[in-house]
Formats: sequence, structure tokens, C-alpha cells
Amino acid sequence: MNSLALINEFLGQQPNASSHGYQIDHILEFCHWFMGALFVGWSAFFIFVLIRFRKRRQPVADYHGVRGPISTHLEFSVVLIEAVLLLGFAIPLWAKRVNEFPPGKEAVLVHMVAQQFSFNYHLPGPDGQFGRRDVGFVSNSNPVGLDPNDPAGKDDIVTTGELHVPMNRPVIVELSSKDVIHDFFVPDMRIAGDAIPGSLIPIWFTPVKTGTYEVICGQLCGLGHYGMKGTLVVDTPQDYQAWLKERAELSGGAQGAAPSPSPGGAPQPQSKPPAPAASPSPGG
Ligand SMILES: [Cu+2]
Repeated sequence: MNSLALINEFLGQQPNASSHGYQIDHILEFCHWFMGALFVGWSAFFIFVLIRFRKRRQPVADYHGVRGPISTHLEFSVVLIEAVLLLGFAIPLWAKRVNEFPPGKEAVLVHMVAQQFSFNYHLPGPDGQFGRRDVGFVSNSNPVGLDPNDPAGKDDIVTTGELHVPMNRPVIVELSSKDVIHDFFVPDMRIAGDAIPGSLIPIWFTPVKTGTYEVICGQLCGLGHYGMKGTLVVDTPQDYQAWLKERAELSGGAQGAAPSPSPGGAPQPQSKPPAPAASPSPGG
């Protein structure tokens, strides 16, 4: 971390925890310093003009204005710097983020289904295959609408609020939404993407530091928007495997028996009907 990053810290930015984040931070640093310089420059110019063209010294308006080339040069330089920032840095970085996805085999693929006001995650489970989803199956106990008849979905993992990912492995999150437009924003990972009903939008990042990070919704999505928060936990590979196993055991029974009518509609985690997938032996 170089000393220029101080301005990001000064403005309250959390330390970066992803492999690409330093590139975003560089652009932010440069923009902040550039805007700071512009602010000081324009403020000085404003004060100069107030004094230089005060009424006592300039009783009659001058309709010709400035004739020297300095202001043209100054304005041209500002436009040039901004064009370089946009065309030379911002657009190439953005293109790299959206075009150069890591190969699917290397990456951890997660589906995120947003709703008012929480983040649901769908993972493929031990078989590595995502079960079919359909909006017709969505209920309180089946937030992502997993098809109970699809064998590929029997071992799938569904969690709400908290997602675990392993360190030093690319993570692709495919964003979608059940109701309105949300935004999956993880400031520490320097990543954000809109979750739009009817669209599947992939984003990716590689976490490089273990820890617990905040996931927030970056789009004003309703009255409860302020409370739409989640947690991203970056684990060591061993901890991640342990979490996967734990989640697979927890959701193995619940997903297996989907259409049992529960009185009142409230999900009851304790009632565990006999399901073939729920075996306490460590078979994974
Ligand atoms: Cu939201």
C-alpha cells in the first residue's frame, strides 16, 4: 500500500480484500487527488475573480471578457486528464472485469437470489450440479424455488444472509432477483452488481484475505432497504470444506421433502421427516 492511499482511508474506505481491488483503489486515489486539485484551483480562481473584478475597480461591465489563451489551455488540460482517466483507465479496467472471467473449473460458482430484504444463496452441493429452480416452487421454506423433483437439486445448499467462500480462489456470483432491483455490494472486495428480475448477471472476484465482510444492498429497493445486509465469510480452504459439509448436512433433509404442507406456513427446522439424503455418516 502506498502513501497515496491515505486519501482513500481518510474518506472512510475499508482496506481492500480482493485480488483486483488495488486497481480500483488506484483509480479512486487518482480521482480524489485530481478532484482535490481542481477544487483548490477553482476556489483560488473564484477568490481571485471576486477581488480582481470588484465593483470599485471595475465600475463598468466588460462585454469582451478574457482574451488571453490561458483559460482555454487550462480547460483543455482538464478535459484531457479526464479523457485519459476514462478512456485509459476506467473503461479498460471495467472491460477486464466483465470480459475476462476465470474458467468455470477453477472458480466457485454461487447463485444469489435477492428479495426484499435479504440475500439468498444457492450452491450446487457435493454433486457440483445446480438443481432446477422455478418461481412456482418459491415459499418461505424454499426461498430460491428449488424443484423438489429434480435429482440434481437434492444435495443443493441454500442459505440466507451468510455466504462462505474460500480464500485465493475466484468466486463467480450470478445475480438475480425475485422482486425489485437490488444490488449485491461488497465494499471490501471492491465489487458490486445489480440484481435485476428476469436477468442473470455474473460478477466475479478473488478474495485474498480471510475474514468477515459486510454485504449490502446498493439500490434503494423499498422501505426495508436500510436493513438489507448480509455477511461474506472468507475461509481457509479447510474451513470452507467444513462449512460446505455442515450446510450440506443441514439442507439435505429439508430440500428432500419439499411439498409437505406446514401449518401456518412457518418453516420448522426441527421437524425432520425421513429423507434418503439425510445420513449422518460423513459420506461427502
Ligand atoms: Cu435491496
